[in-house]
Amino acid sequence: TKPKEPELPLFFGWFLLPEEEERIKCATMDFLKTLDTLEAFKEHISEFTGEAEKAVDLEQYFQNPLPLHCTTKFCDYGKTEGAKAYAELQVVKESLAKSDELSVTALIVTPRTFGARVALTETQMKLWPEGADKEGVAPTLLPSVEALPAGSRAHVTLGCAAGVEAVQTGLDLLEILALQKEGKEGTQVEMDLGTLSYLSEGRWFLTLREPITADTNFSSFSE
Ligand code: ACK
Repeated sequence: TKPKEPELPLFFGWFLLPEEEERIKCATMDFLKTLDTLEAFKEHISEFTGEAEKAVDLEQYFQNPLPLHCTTKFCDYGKTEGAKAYAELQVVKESLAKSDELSVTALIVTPRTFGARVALTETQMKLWPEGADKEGVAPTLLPSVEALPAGSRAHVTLGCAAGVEAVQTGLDLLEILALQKEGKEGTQVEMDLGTLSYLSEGRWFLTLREPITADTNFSSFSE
């Protein structure tokens, strides 16, 4: 019998250490609590609820079943393009189980997702697959995404609205970055954590005054 090929995981990424996960969850939940009390947010509440006067509890609105992580390569157990080649990269094999620090520079909130933007270092970019930013991006958004620096999609999904898949967080982030680049920012509000801006259709972007760092392990994940 032939030796069995090693199975490919659902995805590879940096996973926050448990104590870091708690710290980030607390800090980001506090932000959500403040956000849904802001007048600027309430003005656009219908973009979340479909009704003008209805309040929304954002902490309940967003759910997250997976451990906090920043995906590098979604492999879907070998079904996605380049999954095997990625798993076999020397840099991937060498990085497995190694610790690394991620830097979160912004938070995003949309009617679909709640996420943290991750600024990858040059070393971390070696684990970021070529073309990963563009994967599954709608053709209309593609030219704007191609104009963004590689690694722009790097994020941690903090939560998704009911019925929304986590893959949406990276897509929402790209859309926001593209709108920002076109100078489409609206209302700006100063908050303790940084500057909050509104980008139409229920999209909010908080630029952190100070990046939030988190210790992680690079690893594969399978369910
Ligand atoms: O928040 P995420 O990066 O978005 O973490 C999850 C993880 O893989 C497990 O589902 C991400 N993911 C799912 N589908 C894709 C895809 N087609 N392209 C890139 N990332 C994906 C998801």
